[in-house]
Amino acid sequence: MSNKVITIERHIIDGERQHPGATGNFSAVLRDLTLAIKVIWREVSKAGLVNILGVVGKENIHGDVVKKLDVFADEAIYKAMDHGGHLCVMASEENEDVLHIPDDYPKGKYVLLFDPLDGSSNIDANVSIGTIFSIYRRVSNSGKGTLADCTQPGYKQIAAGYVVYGSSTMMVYTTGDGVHGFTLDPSIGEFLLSHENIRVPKRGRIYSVNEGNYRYWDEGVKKYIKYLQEEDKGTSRPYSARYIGSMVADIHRTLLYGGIFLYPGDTRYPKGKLRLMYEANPLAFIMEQAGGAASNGDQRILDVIPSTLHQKTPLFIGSEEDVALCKEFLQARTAR
Ligand code: AHM
Ligand code: MG
Repeated sequence: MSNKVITIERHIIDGERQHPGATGNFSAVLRDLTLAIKVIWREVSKAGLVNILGVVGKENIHGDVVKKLDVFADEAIYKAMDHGGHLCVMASEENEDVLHIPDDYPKGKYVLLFDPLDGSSNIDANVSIGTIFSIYRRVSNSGKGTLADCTQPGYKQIAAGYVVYGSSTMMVYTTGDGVHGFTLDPSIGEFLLSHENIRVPKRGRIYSVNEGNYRYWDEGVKKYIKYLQEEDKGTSRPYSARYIGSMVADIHRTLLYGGIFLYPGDTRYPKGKLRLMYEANPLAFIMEQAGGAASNGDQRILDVIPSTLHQKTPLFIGSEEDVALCKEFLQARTAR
Protein backbone atom coordinates (compact mmCIF):
# COMPACT_ATOMS: atom_id res chain seq x y z
CA MET A 1 0.00 0.00 0.00
CA SER A 2 1.43 3.33 -0.99
CA ASN A 3 1.61 6.06 1.60
CA LYS A 4 0.46 8.74 -0.86
CA VAL A 5 -2.73 10.56 0.09
CA ILE A 6 -5.13 10.14 -2.82
CA THR A 7 -8.60 11.67 -2.72
CA ILE A 8 -11.45 9.98 -4.53
CA GLU A 9 -11.63 12.91 -6.96
CA ARG A 10 -7.95 12.55 -7.87
CA HIS A 11 -8.43 8.81 -8.33
CA ILE A 12 -11.42 9.28 -10.62
CA ILE A 13 -9.61 11.86 -12.77
CA ASP A 14 -6.46 9.71 -12.98
CA GLY A 15 -8.64 6.74 -13.99
CA GLU A 16 -10.33 8.71 -16.73
CA ARG A 17 -6.97 9.93 -18.08
CA GLN A 18 -6.09 6.31 -18.87
CA HIS A 19 -8.79 6.38 -21.54
CA PRO A 20 -7.74 8.32 -24.62
CA GLY A 21 -10.46 10.64 -25.80
CA ALA A 22 -12.12 10.94 -22.40
CA THR A 23 -13.85 14.29 -22.04
CA GLY A 24 -13.97 14.55 -18.26
CA ASN A 25 -17.78 14.28 -18.29
CA PHE A 26 -17.71 10.95 -16.55
CA SER A 27 -15.42 12.25 -13.81
CA ALA A 28 -17.87 15.09 -13.32
CA VAL A 29 -20.73 12.64 -12.72
CA LEU A 30 -18.79 10.84 -10.00
CA ARG A 31 -17.63 14.13 -8.51
CA ASP A 32 -21.22 15.46 -8.24
CA LEU A 33 -22.30 12.16 -6.74
CA THR A 34 -19.55 12.31 -4.12
CA LEU A 35 -20.88 15.69 -3.02
CA ALA A 36 -24.39 14.25 -2.61
CA ILE A 37 -22.93 11.38 -0.57
CA LYS A 38 -21.26 13.81 1.81
CA VAL A 39 -24.57 15.64 2.28
CA ILE A 40 -26.31 12.33 3.06
CA TRP A 41 -23.52 11.29 5.42
CA ARG A 42 -23.88 14.59 7.30
CA GLU A 43 -27.57 13.87 7.94
CA VAL A 44 -27.12 10.13 8.62
CA SER A 45 -24.49 10.86 11.24
CA LYS A 46 -27.03 13.05 13.08
CA ALA A 47 -29.86 10.51 12.82
CA GLY A 48 -29.98 9.83 16.55
CA LEU A 49 -30.53 13.53 17.23
CA VAL A 50 -33.78 13.74 15.30
CA ASN A 51 -35.88 13.57 18.45
CA ILE A 52 -33.93 16.42 19.94
CA LEU A 53 -33.69 18.59 16.85
CA GLY A 54 -37.14 17.91 15.45
CA VAL A 55 -39.56 15.05 14.92
CA VAL A 56 -39.84 13.56 11.44
CA GLY A 57 -42.81 15.04 9.60
CA LYS A 58 -43.00 18.07 11.94
CA GLU A 59 -41.39 21.46 11.38
CA ASN A 60 -37.94 21.96 12.83
CA ILE A 61 -36.73 25.14 14.51
CA HIS A 62 -36.01 26.74 11.13
CA GLY A 63 -39.57 26.12 9.99
CA ASP A 64 -38.50 23.34 7.58
CA VAL A 65 -40.36 20.06 7.66
CA VAL A 66 -38.00 17.34 8.92
CA LYS A 67 -37.92 14.63 6.28
CA LYS A 68 -37.48 10.91 6.64
CA LEU A 69 -33.84 10.14 5.91
CA ASP A 70 -34.54 7.95 2.90
CA VAL A 71 -36.62 10.71 1.31
CA PHE A 72 -33.92 13.23 2.19
CA ALA A 73 -31.22 11.03 0.61
CA ASP A 74 -33.32 10.51 -2.52
CA GLU A 75 -33.77 14.25 -2.99
CA ALA A 76 -30.13 15.02 -2.15
CA ILE A 77 -28.90 12.80 -4.99
CA TYR A 78 -31.46 14.07 -7.49
CA LYS A 79 -30.71 17.70 -6.68
CA ALA A 80 -26.94 17.22 -6.88
CA MET A 81 -27.21 15.46 -10.25
CA ASP A 82 -30.02 17.16 -12.19
CA HIS A 83 -28.19 20.24 -13.45
CA GLY A 84 -24.65 19.01 -14.25
CA GLY A 85 -25.46 18.47 -17.93
CA HIS A 86 -23.99 14.95 -17.94
CA LEU A 87 -27.09 12.84 -17.25
CA CYS A 88 -30.12 12.33 -19.47
CA VAL A 89 -32.28 10.50 -16.93
CA MET A 90 -32.16 8.92 -13.46
CA ALA A 91 -34.12 6.24 -11.61
CA SER A 92 -34.31 5.57 -7.90
CA GLU A 93 -35.62 2.73 -5.78
CA GLU A 94 -37.80 5.30 -4.02
CA ASN A 95 -39.68 6.41 -7.16
CA GLU A 96 -42.09 4.44 -9.30
CA ASP A 97 -41.18 6.17 -12.59
CA VAL A 98 -37.92 7.35 -14.11
CA LEU A 99 -36.70 10.77 -12.95
CA HIS A 100 -36.38 13.24 -15.79
CA ILE A 101 -33.86 16.06 -15.92
CA PRO A 102 -35.78 19.37 -15.73
CA ASP A 103 -36.53 20.91 -19.15
CA ASP A 104 -34.29 23.93 -18.67
CA TYR A 105 -31.12 21.92 -17.93
CA PRO A 106 -28.91 20.34 -20.61
CA LYS A 107 -29.07 16.57 -21.11
CA GLY A 108 -25.94 14.43 -21.29
CA LYS A 109 -24.97 10.91 -22.30
CA TYR A 110 -25.09 9.09 -18.96
CA VAL A 111 -27.82 7.40 -16.93
CA LEU A 112 -27.80 7.12 -13.13
CA LEU A 113 -29.67 4.51 -11.09
CA PHE A 114 -29.56 4.57 -7.30
CA ASP A 115 -30.86 3.19 -4.03
CA PRO A 116 -30.52 6.30 -1.88
CA LEU A 117 -30.59 4.70 1.57
CA ASP A 118 -30.47 0.93 1.67
CA GLY A 119 -31.30 -0.84 4.93
CA SER A 120 -33.13 2.21 6.22
CA SER A 121 -35.13 0.11 8.70
CA ASN A 122 -31.85 -0.15 10.63
CA ILE A 123 -31.41 3.59 11.15
CA ASP A 124 -33.11 3.81 14.54
CA ALA A 125 -30.76 1.15 15.98
CA ASN A 126 -27.64 2.94 14.72
CA VAL A 127 -26.77 0.00 12.49
CA SER A 128 -24.80 0.56 9.27
CA ILE A 129 -26.80 1.60 6.22
CA GLY A 130 -25.74 2.46 2.69
CA THR A 131 -26.24 4.10 -0.70
CA ILE A 132 -25.83 2.14 -3.95
CA PHE A 133 -25.41 3.49 -7.50
CA SER A 134 -24.99 2.38 -11.09
CA ILE A 135 -24.01 4.36 -14.18
CA TYR A 136 -24.80 3.44 -17.81
CA ARG A 137 -24.31 5.10 -21.17
CA ARG A 138 -27.62 6.19 -22.71
CA VAL A 139 -29.08 4.07 -25.52
CA SER A 140 -31.62 6.66 -26.68
CA ASN A 141 -30.29 9.18 -29.18
CA SER A 142 -30.72 12.61 -27.66
CA GLY A 143 -32.95 14.84 -25.55
CA LYS A 144 -34.79 13.39 -22.57
CA GLY A 145 -33.69 9.95 -21.44
CA THR A 146 -36.17 7.08 -21.51
CA LEU A 147 -37.21 3.98 -19.62
CA ALA A 148 -35.08 1.93 -22.05
CA ASP A 149 -32.02 3.88 -20.88
CA CYS A 150 -32.79 2.77 -17.32
CA THR A 151 -33.52 -0.90 -18.02
CA GLN A 152 -30.26 -2.05 -19.58
CA PRO A 153 -28.68 -5.33 -18.50
CA GLY A 154 -26.06 -5.14 -15.77
CA TYR A 155 -23.14 -6.02 -18.06
CA LYS A 156 -23.63 -2.61 -19.69
CA GLN A 157 -22.77 -0.73 -16.49
CA ILE A 158 -19.78 1.54 -16.90
CA ALA A 159 -19.46 2.26 -13.18
CA ALA A 160 -21.03 1.15 -9.93
CA GLY A 161 -20.41 1.82 -6.30
CA TYR A 162 -21.75 1.92 -2.81
CA VAL A 163 -21.26 3.88 0.37
CA VAL A 164 -21.46 2.29 3.78
CA TYR A 165 -22.26 4.65 6.63
CA GLY A 166 -20.69 2.59 9.40
CA SER A 167 -18.17 2.98 12.18
CA SER A 168 -16.42 4.94 9.48
CA THR A 169 -17.97 5.96 6.18
CA MET A 170 -16.54 4.28 3.11
CA MET A 171 -17.14 4.60 -0.60
CA VAL A 172 -16.27 1.65 -2.84
CA TYR A 173 -16.47 1.91 -6.61
CA THR A 174 -15.47 0.32 -9.89
CA THR A 175 -15.30 1.59 -13.44
CA GLY A 176 -14.44 -1.88 -14.72
CA ASP A 177 -10.82 -1.57 -13.72
CA GLY A 178 -10.75 -3.21 -10.29
CA VAL A 179 -12.48 -2.17 -7.09
CA HIS A 180 -11.21 0.62 -4.89
CA GLY A 181 -12.27 1.75 -1.43
CA PHE A 182 -12.06 5.20 0.15
CA THR A 183 -12.58 6.13 3.78
CA LEU A 184 -14.07 9.49 4.69
CA ASP A 185 -11.87 11.65 6.86
CA PRO A 186 -14.61 13.68 8.54
CA SER A 187 -12.21 16.34 9.73
CA ILE A 188 -11.37 17.41 6.17
CA GLY A 189 -14.52 16.10 4.45
CA GLU A 190 -12.57 14.03 1.91
CA PHE A 191 -12.73 10.38 0.88
CA LEU A 192 -9.15 9.07 0.92
CA LEU A 193 -7.92 5.92 -0.82
CA SER A 194 -7.65 3.27 1.90
CA HIS A 195 -8.35 -0.02 0.08
CA GLU A 196 -6.64 -0.20 -3.31
CA ASN A 197 -7.62 -2.97 -5.71
CA ILE A 198 -9.81 -5.03 -3.36
CA ARG A 199 -9.80 -8.77 -4.10
CA VAL A 200 -12.39 -11.08 -2.55
CA PRO A 201 -10.91 -14.37 -1.27
CA LYS A 202 -11.61 -17.34 -3.59
CA ARG A 203 -13.42 -19.03 -0.74
CA GLY A 204 -14.59 -17.73 2.63
CA ARG A 205 -15.99 -19.20 5.81
CA ILE A 206 -18.94 -16.92 6.49
CA TYR A 207 -22.50 -17.19 5.20
CA SER A 208 -24.99 -14.37 5.38
CA VAL A 209 -28.73 -14.93 5.00
CA ASN A 210 -31.97 -14.20 6.85
CA GLU A 211 -32.32 -17.67 8.35
CA GLY A 212 -35.71 -16.77 9.83
CA ASN A 213 -37.07 -17.49 6.35
CA TYR A 214 -35.75 -21.08 6.46
CA ARG A 215 -39.15 -22.78 6.35
CA TYR A 216 -40.06 -20.95 3.13
CA TRP A 217 -36.89 -21.86 1.21
CA ASP A 218 -36.71 -24.59 -1.38
CA GLU A 219 -34.83 -27.81 -0.68
CA GLY A 220 -31.66 -26.74 -2.49
CA VAL A 221 -31.16 -23.66 -0.29
CA LYS A 222 -31.99 -25.61 2.89
CA LYS A 223 -29.50 -28.35 2.03
CA TYR A 224 -26.81 -25.83 1.15
CA ILE A 225 -27.11 -24.01 4.48
CA LYS A 226 -27.15 -27.32 6.39
CA TYR A 227 -24.01 -28.34 4.48
CA LEU A 228 -22.23 -25.13 5.57
CA GLN A 229 -23.16 -25.91 9.19
CA GLU A 230 -21.65 -29.40 9.15
CA GLU A 231 -18.18 -30.00 10.54
CA ASP A 232 -15.35 -30.64 8.09
CA LYS A 233 -12.01 -29.05 8.84
CA GLY A 234 -10.79 -29.68 5.27
CA THR A 235 -13.38 -27.25 3.88
CA SER A 236 -13.37 -24.87 6.89
CA ARG A 237 -16.81 -25.96 8.01
CA PRO A 238 -18.86 -25.12 9.91
CA TYR A 239 -19.02 -21.62 8.45
CA SER A 240 -19.85 -18.69 10.74
CA ALA A 241 -23.16 -16.89 10.28
CA ARG A 242 -23.29 -13.10 10.02
CA TYR A 243 -26.39 -11.13 9.02
CA ILE A 244 -26.67 -7.40 9.51
CA GLY A 245 -29.81 -6.94 7.43
CA SER A 246 -28.29 -3.98 5.59
CA MET A 247 -27.25 -5.34 2.26
CA VAL A 248 -24.44 -2.86 1.69
CA ALA A 249 -22.85 -3.73 5.03
CA ASP A 250 -23.30 -7.48 4.50
CA ILE A 251 -21.81 -7.27 1.00
CA HIS A 252 -18.96 -5.03 2.17
CA ARG A 253 -17.95 -7.63 4.75
CA THR A 254 -18.27 -10.38 2.13
CA LEU A 255 -16.04 -8.42 -0.26
CA LEU A 256 -13.32 -8.04 2.36
CA TYR A 257 -13.52 -11.40 4.18
CA GLY A 258 -15.03 -13.69 1.54
CA GLY A 259 -17.93 -16.13 1.87
CA ILE A 260 -21.43 -15.81 0.52
CA PHE A 261 -24.45 -13.53 0.91
CA LEU A 262 -27.77 -14.90 -0.24
CA TYR A 263 -31.31 -13.65 -0.51
CA PRO A 264 -33.12 -16.49 -2.25
CA GLY A 265 -36.63 -16.58 -3.59
CA ASP A 266 -39.03 -18.52 -1.36
CA THR A 267 -42.58 -19.82 -1.30
CA ARG A 268 -43.93 -16.40 -0.29
CA TYR A 269 -41.71 -14.25 -2.52
CA PRO A 270 -40.50 -16.31 -5.49
CA LYS A 271 -38.12 -13.55 -6.59
CA GLY A 272 -36.89 -12.70 -3.10
CA LYS A 273 -36.75 -9.12 -1.89
CA LEU A 274 -33.83 -7.41 -3.57
CA ARG A 275 -34.08 -5.23 -6.66
CA LEU A 276 -32.18 -6.13 -9.80
CA MET A 277 -31.49 -2.60 -11.03
CA TYR A 278 -30.69 -0.82 -7.77
CA GLU A 279 -29.12 -3.53 -5.61
CA ALA A 280 -28.14 -6.75 -7.40
CA ASN A 281 -26.58 -5.30 -10.59
CA PRO A 282 -24.24 -2.73 -9.04
CA LEU A 283 -23.10 -5.11 -6.31
CA ALA A 284 -22.64 -7.92 -8.84
CA PHE A 285 -20.45 -5.67 -11.01
CA ILE A 286 -18.33 -4.80 -7.98
CA MET A 287 -18.09 -8.40 -6.77
CA GLU A 288 -17.04 -9.67 -10.21
CA GLN A 289 -14.48 -6.89 -10.56
CA ALA A 290 -13.00 -8.02 -7.23
CA GLY A 291 -12.74 -11.62 -8.49
CA GLY A 292 -16.03 -12.91 -7.02
CA ALA A 293 -19.31 -13.99 -8.56
CA ALA A 294 -23.03 -13.18 -8.48
CA SER A 295 -25.90 -15.34 -9.70
CA ASN A 296 -29.69 -15.50 -9.53
CA GLY A 297 -29.38 -19.28 -9.23
CA ASP A 298 -29.81 -19.89 -12.96
CA GLN A 299 -27.68 -17.27 -14.61
CA ARG A 300 -25.11 -14.57 -13.97
CA ILE A 301 -26.85 -11.51 -12.51
CA LEU A 302 -25.15 -9.20 -15.03
CA ASP A 303 -26.63 -11.19 -17.94
CA VAL A 304 -30.24 -10.87 -16.80
CA ILE A 305 -32.28 -8.87 -19.32
CA PRO A 306 -34.51 -6.62 -17.24
CA SER A 307 -38.19 -6.37 -18.04
CA THR A 308 -39.22 -3.74 -15.48
CA LEU A 309 -37.46 -1.00 -13.56
CA HIS A 310 -38.30 -2.31 -10.10
CA GLN A 311 -38.15 -6.07 -10.67
CA LYS A 312 -36.82 -8.27 -7.89
CA THR A 313 -34.30 -11.07 -8.15
CA PRO A 314 -32.95 -13.90 -6.02
CA LEU A 315 -29.30 -13.18 -5.28
CA PHE A 316 -26.31 -15.41 -4.47
CA ILE A 317 -23.13 -13.34 -4.31
CA GLY A 318 -19.61 -13.54 -2.92
CA SER A 319 -16.48 -15.68 -3.26
CA GLU A 320 -16.24 -17.49 -6.57
CA GLU A 321 -16.02 -21.00 -5.10
CA ASP A 322 -18.80 -20.42 -2.57
CA VAL A 323 -21.20 -19.14 -5.22
CA ALA A 324 -20.30 -22.03 -7.55
CA LEU A 325 -21.00 -24.60 -4.81
CA CYS A 326 -24.26 -22.89 -3.84
CA LYS A 327 -25.40 -23.08 -7.47
CA GLU A 328 -24.70 -26.82 -7.51
CA PHE A 329 -27.01 -27.29 -4.55
CA LEU A 330 -29.69 -25.09 -6.11
CA GLN A 331 -29.58 -27.02 -9.33
CA ALA A 332 -29.52 -30.26 -7.29
CA ARG A 333 -26.68 -31.58 -9.40
CA THR A 334 -24.94 -32.98 -6.31
CA ALA A 335 -26.41 -35.93 -4.47
CA ARG A 336 -25.59 -35.28 -0.83
P1 AHM B 1 -34.67 -1.62 1.70
O1 AHM B 1 -34.16 -1.26 0.33
O2 AHM B 1 -36.15 -1.41 1.86
O3 AHM B 1 -33.86 -1.02 2.79
O4 AHM B 1 -34.55 -3.23 1.83
C1 AHM B 1 -33.41 -3.87 1.44
C2 AHM B 1 -32.76 -4.48 2.65
C3 AHM B 1 -31.36 -4.93 2.37
O5 AHM B 1 -30.46 -3.95 2.75
C4 AHM B 1 -31.22 -6.15 3.21
O6 AHM B 1 -30.29 -7.06 2.67
C5 AHM B 1 -32.60 -6.73 3.21
O7 AHM B 1 -33.47 -5.64 3.00
C6 AHM B 1 -32.95 -7.38 4.50
O8 AHM B 1 -34.20 -7.98 4.37
P2 AHM B 1 -34.79 -8.92 5.52
O9 AHM B 1 -35.17 -8.03 6.64
O10 AHM B 1 -35.97 -9.57 4.85
O11 AHM B 1 -33.74 -9.93 5.90
MG1 MG C 1 -32.59 -1.12 -0.86
